[in-house]
Amino acid sequence: MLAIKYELIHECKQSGARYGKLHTPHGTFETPVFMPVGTLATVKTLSPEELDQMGAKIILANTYHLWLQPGEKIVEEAGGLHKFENWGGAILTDSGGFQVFSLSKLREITEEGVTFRDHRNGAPLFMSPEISIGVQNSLGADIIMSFDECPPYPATFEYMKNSVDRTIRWAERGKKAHKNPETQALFGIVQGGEFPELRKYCAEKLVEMDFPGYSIGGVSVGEPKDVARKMIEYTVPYLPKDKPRYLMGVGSPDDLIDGAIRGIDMFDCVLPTRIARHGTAMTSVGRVVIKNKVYERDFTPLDPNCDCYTCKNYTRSYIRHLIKANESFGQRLVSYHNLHFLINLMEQIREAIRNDRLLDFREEFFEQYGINLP
Ligand code: PRF
Ligand code: ZN
Repeated sequence: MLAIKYELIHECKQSGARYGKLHTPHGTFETPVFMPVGTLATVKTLSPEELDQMGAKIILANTYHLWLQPGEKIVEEAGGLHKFENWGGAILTDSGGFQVFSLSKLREITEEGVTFRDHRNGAPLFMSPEISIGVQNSLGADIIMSFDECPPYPATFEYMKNSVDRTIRWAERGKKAHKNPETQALFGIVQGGEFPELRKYCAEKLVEMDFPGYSIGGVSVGEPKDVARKMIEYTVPYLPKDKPRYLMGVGSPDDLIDGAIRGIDMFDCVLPTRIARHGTAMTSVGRVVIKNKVYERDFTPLDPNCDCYTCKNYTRSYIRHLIKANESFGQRLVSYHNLHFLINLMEQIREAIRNDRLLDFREEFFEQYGINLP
């Protein structure tokens, strides 16, 4: 038995986007889905009850951070991540591949793994596919990630070819090291940058290894949006239809719609919670930067078209005051709204797919949100 099962239910006749269901050991949810990021076993400022209330079904955690603190053995002793953080829904852990590359400046990549420095104190550390999968086995998430290399953009073809070959070998090593395939689904991660032949090559090699799901990595690492869209288009055709596809670290409203149109089923991003803590809200009428003076006497809700806890009970003026005073409740209120907004957007995307009108929805949404087409 495999840990997860993807059920493809409908393909949008207008766009080709997929509506489906993903069955996991901690519940079934509809896709495309947005996954809030809870790096250190907490979605910053929010409780599991609040995440449940807004309709979150699956959240993320980071192997790299939890390995450093409190250490995966503590989490294992607690009974695994679900028990440790009191979350009854599904959990996905990222492998640390990306965090090692984005958080640590000094690093050395060898066939064996990556030597780098602790981003907090500079202490030397070593991470390999075996260590990453071992830590993820201890953490016990429903979906876990291969240990990959995410090269910066732009990289030369030659660098990328060598990197992709290493990522493929690391995926193979991780698959061998994985101890719980019946309770934890290990995804392969497709890299290859902006090079069509490398995306195809990496996807085909990983598909031969038969993972229960596939991630698209190396997107949203500083490239222009049209390049990002192409990276997805170079990859998706080589992925099997009966397995879920996860676009890593991508989650602005327009990216979610454009990703779904290209056949993506899962997304995650720190954007909604990160900008919330600085007081920026994603709303149905575009971004609201709450510190702006125009909101000083604005006694209307953050988003006029939202029925979340924040928008039902508080005004822009009050939230502006809290954020300016650096009050944590302000950060909570905006975080709650932003995640509610994206989770609700995914519901609208799924409905548009079921009704074969995702391209129409895109046009309507972009116009209201204030994004210039295409
Ligand atoms: N690899 C892994 N995690 C990631 C990425 C990746 O390429 C990205 C790129 N956007 C985000 N998170 N393992
Ligand atoms: Zn709201």
